[in-house]
Order: sequence, then C-alpha cells, then structure tokens
Amino acid sequence: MSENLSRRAFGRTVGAAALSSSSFTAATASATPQAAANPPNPRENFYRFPDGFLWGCATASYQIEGGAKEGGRGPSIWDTFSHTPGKVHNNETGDVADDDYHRYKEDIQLLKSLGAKIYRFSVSWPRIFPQGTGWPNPQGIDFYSRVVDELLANGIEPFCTLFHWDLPQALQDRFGGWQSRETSQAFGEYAGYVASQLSDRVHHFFTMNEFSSFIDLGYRDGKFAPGLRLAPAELNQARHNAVLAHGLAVQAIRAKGKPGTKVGLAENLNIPIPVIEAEPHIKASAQATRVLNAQYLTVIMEGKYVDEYLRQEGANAPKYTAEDLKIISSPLDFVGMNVYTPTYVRADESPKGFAVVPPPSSYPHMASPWLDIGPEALYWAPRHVGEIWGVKEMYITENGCSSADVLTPDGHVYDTDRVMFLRNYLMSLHRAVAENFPVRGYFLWSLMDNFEWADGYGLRFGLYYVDYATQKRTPKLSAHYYRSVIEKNAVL
Ligand code: GBH
Repeated sequence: MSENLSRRAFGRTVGAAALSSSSFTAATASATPQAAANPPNPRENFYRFPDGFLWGCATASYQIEGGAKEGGRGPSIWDTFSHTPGKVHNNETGDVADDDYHRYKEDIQLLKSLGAKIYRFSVSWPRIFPQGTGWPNPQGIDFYSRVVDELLANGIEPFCTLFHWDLPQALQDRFGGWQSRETSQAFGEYAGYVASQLSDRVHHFFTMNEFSSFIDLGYRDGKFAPGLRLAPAELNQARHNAVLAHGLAVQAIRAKGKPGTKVGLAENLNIPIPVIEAEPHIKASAQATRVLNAQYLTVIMEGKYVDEYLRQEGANAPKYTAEDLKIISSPLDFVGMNVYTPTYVRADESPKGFAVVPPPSSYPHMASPWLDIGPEALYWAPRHVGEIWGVKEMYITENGCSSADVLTPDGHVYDTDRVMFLRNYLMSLHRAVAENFPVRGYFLWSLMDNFEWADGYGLRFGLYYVDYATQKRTPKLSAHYYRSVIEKNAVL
C-alpha cells in the first residue's frame, strides 16, 4: 500500500516519464518474486548475465544539454555548423536540445527508474575552456560536478567522455582544429584539468568518442562540423593529430587524476564479421579488424601504423615521430566500443587475405539508412578486441537504434522494432560474455531522443520519447523492455 502510494507520488513528480506509474509495471512486478524464488528456471537462466554486470545509458553534451549560451559556455564547432543554413536537417540546432542543462535532475530520475547502474555523459569542452585554452570557466566544471553528485546520490556511477565532437570554435579558428597539433596539446590540458576536478568521484574517463565520425565526416566528407573536405594527406594528418590528442589525454589524466582513475576511449571500430563462422573466414575477419581500423584503434593498441595502411596511403601517409607513436599507444585500462553496424568479410587470395562483402540492396536497416542490422557485431567486437589485443576490460559504450516512433493519443510509443533490435544484439553480447570476453558493462544509446547531428531532431534514438515543444519525456515500449532486462539481468 505505502509502496503503491510512493509509486504514485513518484509518478506525479516526473509526470508520464516515470516507468513505475505505467501499466507495464504490473506484469513485471508479479513475475519478479517468483523468479527470485526459483533461480534455476532454465528459461530465465539461459540468457542471464553474470552478477554485477553493469547496465546503463549514454548521452552526449551537445545532443542533450541546450543552454548553449549559458554558464559562460563558449561556442563549439557544432554551434557554428548547425547555424550554417543547409548543414543540418531543417536547419535545426542544439541551442535548446533536451534542455538537460536545466533538467538534469529529472533526467537522472529517468535513468533511475530504468534501474540503470551506470551513465555515460560527455563534458562540453567549451563550457570548461570557452576559448579552448587558458583559464577554466568555474561555472562549467560546476555544472558537471553537480551532475556527478546527483548521479551518485541516486546510486548511479558516472562515466565521463571528454570529447564527443563539440570542439571549441576558438580552436578551429586559431589552429584549424584537428589539423594542428596545437589542438592535440590543448586537449591534453583540458583532459587533465577535468580529471583533476572530477576524479575524486568519477573513476572512468573516455578520451574520445568515435574518431572516424568527427574526423572522416568532419574533415573529409563535410557532413559533420567543421564541414571540411580535405585532401588525403591533410586528412591523414588530422587523423594522426586526433590519436595523438587521445594519447596526450591518457597521460594527462594519469598525471592529474586521483590514483586508480581508469582511462579508455569510446571507439566505433569497424567490426568485421566472418560471412560464415568457420576458418578461414574467421582468420580473415581478424586480419580485417587490424587493417580496417589502422588509422585509429590499431595504432592506439599497437603503437604502429600497419604496413597495409602506410603502403596504401604512400606519399599521403601522416608525418610523425617515434615519440608520437609512444604517446598514442599509452596503455589503457579498458576499451569502450560503440557497436551499431556489421562489416561482412570473407577470406580471399589477395595479399591482404580478406575481402569486404558489400551488403545487397535488400539488406535490412533501421530508420537511419546507415544503420544496417547486424546483431552479431555485438559478439565479434569484444571477441576481436579481446583476441587480437588481449584487452582485459571492455565496455559497450553505445548500442541502440533509430525508429520511426509514433506517440499514440493515450501516451504510448510501441517501438517494437527497437525492442527487436535490442533483444537480438543483446543475445549476441550475451554470447561474448558467456565465452568470457571481459565486457563489464553496456551503455544503451540513448537515454532519450536528442539532437542527432546532421539529422537534427528528425531521427529518434531514445528509450524516452521527447516532445521538443514541451520537453515532456515519455517512456517507450523499449524503456519498459530495457528495465526488465536490467531487473532480471537477462535477455528475454
Ligand atoms: C554514434 O555514431 C554517435 O556517437 C552518437 O553521438 C550518435 O547519436 C549515435 O551514434 C547515433 O547515430 O550520414 O551516412 O554519412 C554512430 C556512428 C557515424 C553513424 C556517422 C552515422 C553517418 C552516416 N555514426 N554516420 S552518413
């Protein structure tokens, strides 16, 4: 009775967003005590994760915060890009986004009502250093400090990403952004400063999110900020400067963070999947993993650009020193992997030993045209990274999908396709964990609908539906699904 009352009171506090106020709860609630009393039920046990497996959600600063001109924040390249007509769907911007800058407490309650144990958020560099370098803005770090305290007060462990693409515009203007090592140096200083301020409470830091997204799409294809189309030599140098920045940040975090602070990265590595799970395709897919990730993850893990990459780029290969390679390959405590799409690979007779198999036009995808469905990616990413580089601690730092969500008049979103997507990917993750690949946690992308970069607000990735006119959050079917996964620590 009193539990019901408190549930209802909670429901009022966060409105329709509270999962516990919903009709879905009844079924879950009545099933739970029975499951606890009879743990060996093979049906519920089959896809069970190990005790202590960490479930959570991920977001990124520019995609959710808004408050673009508040708290002394300087402009980022995404402010400039999104305010440039024609760059983003409907010319939408992150000026307001989910208004999480003001609503972070409410949003942390959304996490809590899912039962999330971990949360991956990113720090906006231009909130901390509005000019990219120089004196830190005290209001900037204070915001994240309050977010961290609020998470901890709710029993959720914060995982902090230092760069999720919102580069200070000042660094673009002064140095050409990642085209210059000055930006790499500045990133190291910024990372060390944030670690010095938050590592008393944040024990895991990610340096960069997805090198290829901010470099290849931003500096080669012009699709993401800063919207450049560089020639191959300049592009490869920008790639090099970005991995160098990662290495400098690893060192700075170790120097300035509390002892025991763990450092890694969140990379959307290219994930080769053997077309058939048999030798020699498996071998080919492992070789493909090293070669297709040459510019980023491979050089970070191996301290060396693979010959195939250097040979292929020839005179356009990046210029670097032996010292650079040492910095870039500074040892990590863990590797984070953003897992979305598969790359099917087969063995062949070429010197490389593998061939990428392009998807047929009928290959199924989610609402984002690029989001080909390949659940096995969530098995092969940990397997390749574990087997090739001997990584001892891994996280799935992103996984999730866009759906054509529709809010019904009575306030539901029946995103059965997202539930299908998650169930299948999680079964593959379960296989990786069952084979003892050391994946410690999973962050679902994303907690709530948000600014989807060049797609603006047109594509929705959230577990919570956001009505951008009212900022009301509504749990989708997938939120109820994920809550039950977390509660059972199993995929069903
Ligand atoms: C992640 O990128 C990001 O980390 C996250 O911020 C984002 O919201 C989420 O996934 C969902 O997209 O337009 O055809 O050139 C995932 C990797 C790389 C996929 C860029 C989309 C653009 C394809 N993304 N890619 S296209």
